[in-house]
Amino acid sequence: MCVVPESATDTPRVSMGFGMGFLQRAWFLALPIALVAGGLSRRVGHRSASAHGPEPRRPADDRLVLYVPHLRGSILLDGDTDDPGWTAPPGPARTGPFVRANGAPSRPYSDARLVWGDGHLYVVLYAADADIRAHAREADGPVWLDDSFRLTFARLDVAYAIDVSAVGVVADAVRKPGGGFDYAWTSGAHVSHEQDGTTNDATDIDEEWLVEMAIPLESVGLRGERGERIGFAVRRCDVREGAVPVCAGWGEAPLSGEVILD
Ligand SMILES: [Ca+2]
Ligand SMILES: [Ca+2]
Ligand SMILES: [Ca+2]
Repeated sequence: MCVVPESATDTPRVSMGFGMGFLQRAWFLALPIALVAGGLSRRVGHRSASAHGPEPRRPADDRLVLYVPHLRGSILLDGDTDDPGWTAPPGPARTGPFVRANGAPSRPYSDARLVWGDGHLYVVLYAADADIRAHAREADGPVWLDDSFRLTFARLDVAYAIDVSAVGVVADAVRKPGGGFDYAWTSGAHVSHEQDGTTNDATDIDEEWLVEMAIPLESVGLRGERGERIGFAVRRCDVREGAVPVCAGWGEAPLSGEVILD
């Protein structure tokens, strides 16, 4: 399935939705789950020889696939990744370093980690950042103008976009065929965040920020069964004072990212 994320800067706002305010932490404890055999986290697929030029039909192997392992322990959404659900072998699926449109690893560094279980897709979003910037405080506000990630899921011609900022504010929307993004939709995502640095203060040098979140699988049309798959891309834009934002991602066009519940 092809995933073509929208530009973070041209996303229309349609309406307001469910709120998740500044510094609000949704404490969410994943129930201990039964062990599942197998489920090694692995990344398959490879980059095309060239990231340029028209590719109206991409070959079947021009994909990035994340086999996401089932939870093997609990996860507490608190912005720390020391939970058994993250640390127990084989560990989460990893995107590896996000890359620019030309395929080169991006600076500053970003990556994502994923596991699933208990009806949720759990995601850690890591962002190195020397200048943390975030102004949106209302849910469905212009989160994409801040230091933020955008998660895009695509299934059956429906795209779901979830933006989350460095301070945990969420803007989420659905786009159905022939329409624009509708922000009345809510993913129901639970979000926590952590950072090493000061937000909106350029007088110091920050280090990093991290989002730990849980997305209800049913909100993106999944039942939460092993073997299910959905188009997936994730993009991070780094905002810094007086500079053009730098964006990089995983699974974006011209490649086609996909998540499989393993
Ligand atoms: Ca945690
Ligand atoms: Ca700062
Ligand atoms: Ca930044």
